Amino acid sequence: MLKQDPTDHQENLLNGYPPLKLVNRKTENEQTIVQVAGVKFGGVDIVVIAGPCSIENKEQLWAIGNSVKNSGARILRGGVYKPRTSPYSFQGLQDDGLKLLSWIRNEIGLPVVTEVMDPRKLELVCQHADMIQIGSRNMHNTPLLNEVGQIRKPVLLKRGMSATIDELLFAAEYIVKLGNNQVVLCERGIRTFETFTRFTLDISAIPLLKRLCHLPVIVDPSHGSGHWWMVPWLSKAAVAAGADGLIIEVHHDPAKALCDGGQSLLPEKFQTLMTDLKALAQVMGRKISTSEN
Ligand SMILES: [Mn+2]
Repeated sequence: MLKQDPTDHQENLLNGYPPLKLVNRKTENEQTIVQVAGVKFGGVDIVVIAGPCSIENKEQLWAIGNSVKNSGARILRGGVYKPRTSPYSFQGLQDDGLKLLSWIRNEIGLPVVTEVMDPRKLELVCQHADMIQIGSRNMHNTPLLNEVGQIRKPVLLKRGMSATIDELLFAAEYIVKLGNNQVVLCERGIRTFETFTRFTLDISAIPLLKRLCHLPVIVDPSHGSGHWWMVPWLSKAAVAAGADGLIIEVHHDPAKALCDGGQSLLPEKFQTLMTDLKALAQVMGRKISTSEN
């Protein structure tokens, strides 16, 4: 049990509520390290994942993949199965996108993370990706959680846009219960009454999840705001609040992006952010993960 502050009026959070068995933090120093092709989440290093919302074509993936790698991203993101609100919106390149994912991974040498929505695609995606993302819309999809619990690949579990903290922790518990303890949690914004931002990024979720649970916690400031110009501010806020990593959308031509252009950073803006994050991480007693580690 964590050493408790006598003024802590939320002791129930540390005394077995929510009633988790595996992902709850039992001692102050307990911390799971999640490894993605040698990149470690949960230690001193802060891991930055970056890339396009969706993989659109070879040229786009090449341009963005190289630029984010050169700026210091350790893992490349890229969606191939896109959960879109409208069935008439671009749904991703689907299976064809997986081949591009394998191609870029071999070309630039960065591990890749991509989302799986359909359990029937999991085996195929595992052949191409280093980390499997469960998106916000699927956090409550228990058949999918049960499937990723049985694989031996790290999982990026995003908080449902209307999910409470305990619902997120229980979703993680589903995965870990089946033997896969390589789970990274991701705060990505929740639905509130505010409409200027796409979602409201819940910064308080970071220290809360870190206190309740021993899994690494990362933040998605791109979906968390919906506005590219907010992304650097929210990225820095996340690092200041104790995040173990960030996942950021970057596009070389946001105006022409097939998905989420308005929240994607230009490569040069991402580069500036990485420089700022290095200085901030140091103040926080941490550092931005680099390939030299
Ligand atoms: Mn997106």
